[in-house]
Amino acid sequence: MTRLTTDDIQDIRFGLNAYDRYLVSATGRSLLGIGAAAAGLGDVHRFRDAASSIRMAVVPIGSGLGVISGFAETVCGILVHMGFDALVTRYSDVSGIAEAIDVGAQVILAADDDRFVAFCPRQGKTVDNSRATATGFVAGLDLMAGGLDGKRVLVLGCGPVGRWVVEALLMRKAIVTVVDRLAKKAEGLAGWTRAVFQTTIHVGFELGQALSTHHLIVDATNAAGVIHARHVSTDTRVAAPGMPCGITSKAREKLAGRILHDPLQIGVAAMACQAVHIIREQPVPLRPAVHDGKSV
Ligand code: 2YC
Repeated sequence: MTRLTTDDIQDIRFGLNAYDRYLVSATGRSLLGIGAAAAGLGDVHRFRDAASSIRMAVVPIGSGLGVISGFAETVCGILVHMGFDALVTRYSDVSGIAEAIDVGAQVILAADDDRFVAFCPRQGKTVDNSRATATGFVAGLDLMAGGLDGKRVLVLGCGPVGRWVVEALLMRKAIVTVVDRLAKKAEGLAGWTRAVFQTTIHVGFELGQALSTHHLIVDATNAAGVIHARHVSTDTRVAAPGMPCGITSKAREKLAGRILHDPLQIGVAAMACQAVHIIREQPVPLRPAVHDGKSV
């Protein structure tokens, strides 16, 4: 998992309206709409009204390599942009988690060096960023491609995000080929899908050949310079959740408007919408007010 830097994220929260305009031009939906599509939520407009009543708290975590300056504020900015009642706790770590509970947060988001998770404490459920990011980018690719059912999709990178990308593609009935620089990882992922989904995916062994025979591509690698201009045609669409972006600048020029790539936004949007789905599925009954030991 690539650790983001302050440089990667510091401008995000000031460019969200412009990013929404790009997403609408590329997929027909905004960040909220893509997040809702990833979480299987229905009508985004009805959902937007509900969002403002859901309090979310982002807690800075100082363990391991410590806080990334601007990380919690950026996550919070994305949530506020989507219409949630979101805040960054004043305190970090355990004190920050306690503060989040004290202010009535229904969703608590926090990341250490290994995982970025949205917690739904009242429902006893969690949403993992790797899986949410995969579902968000696959939902976006689906919208760019006008559906993925029966379509051939190439997945580059068979790490945690790549695995959940394959799951999301299979759920959309795509025909999947995976490539990884370590052939064993690609073969292991193919074995997992056979065992878990009773579905065969194809393992590609030659990157250039795989790229030249696919128009729909998900770059889930953490390598730069993987997709070159020679691999891009007018039908090519790329969803690139990996950091750094694996698409060269010349390929990005050719792809203009048919790329999805960002370091945090789509993943956070999908996490938040998945958390809403959890809360809606398991609304916690309000505890009756208790007075002098008797319910009132
Ligand atoms: O500021 C903080 O609370 C830090 N503990 C945050 C550390 C995030 C480390 N993870 C990453 O940089 C990203 C995730 C956002 C998803 C994958 N890598």
